[in-house]
Amino acid sequence: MIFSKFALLDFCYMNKTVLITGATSGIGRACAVRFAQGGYDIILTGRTKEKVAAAEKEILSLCPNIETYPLIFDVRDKEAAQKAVMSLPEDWADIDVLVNNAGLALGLDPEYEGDIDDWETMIDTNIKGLLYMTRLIVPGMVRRNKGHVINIGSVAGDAAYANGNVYCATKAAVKALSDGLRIDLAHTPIRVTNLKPGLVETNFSNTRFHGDNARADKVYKGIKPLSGADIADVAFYAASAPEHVQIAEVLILATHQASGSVIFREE
Ligand code: NDP
Ligand code: 8X3
Repeated sequence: MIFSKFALLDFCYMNKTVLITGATSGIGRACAVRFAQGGYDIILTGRTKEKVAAAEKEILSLCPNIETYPLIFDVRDKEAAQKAVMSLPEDWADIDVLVNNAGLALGLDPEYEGDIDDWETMIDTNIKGLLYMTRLIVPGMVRRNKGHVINIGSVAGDAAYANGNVYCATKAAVKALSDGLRIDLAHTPIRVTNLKPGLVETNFSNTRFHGDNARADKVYKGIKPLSGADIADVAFYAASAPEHVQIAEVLILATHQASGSVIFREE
């Protein structure tokens, strides 16, 4: 890879690497495109080989001068995550930016009626998966004395909304873990960013409603929601800020959304 990196050197080539979890869809995929457009080489991770390959194909067609590397694993599986990260070839192992994006909501029910399996999946993915990746990647950043962790939190982590209970709690945990990591890294140049989007039109609601696409579509009716690209722009901005500038936290809302529960919709 070193040879081809230099052979393809162009004006925007940065020789930096970003690892993005959940790069197959939505915000993660948009981040992969945005960082590739900014000259980063991209480690795309996902659970399905075919979906990761499709994302790689799209990125390389848009940005033929960068390189991609696929890692296939489920972030809930700590052994698989470790094996995947350890399998990175030497010239891919120095990760400059980790985007902890893989995550999901499942269900929208009162806390006293929620599905316990759904709760466990959200907790295992949104909290434990993010922690496993942080624990695997950040020690290398500390050794190299550089790096940036971008966690995808949510407006849902700022305050609970009706029936959001466990999902909101997982995103409140992302805020606490981002703050904790930032404190623990304050003596280093490593930066930690918690991005907190509101309504972003992705597969998020299709997943939340277990494939009820008509219900998912209603979430984005009467309002122009954010796109994955809107969030990716902010992530890339945070990563591109001067070294002394740490974008610690950003709340990004559609113009007609004021909080997790206040959304103005046109009839
Ligand atoms: P998508 O459903 O479009 O994308 C979710 C991504 O996460 C997919 O690539 C999915 O992969 C991956 N993923 C889910 N579970 C796992 C797992 N166990 N292991 C590995 N990858 C996994 O939704 P979004 O892009 O909207 O969601 C991305 C992040 O943004 C999530 O953390 C979400 O909570 C957050 N967010 C979303 C908002 C929104 O309104 N859309 C707003 C605020 C935050 P696969 O294809 O394998 O399922
Ligand atoms: C996703 C946005 O408002 O549906 O985190 O929780 S919301």
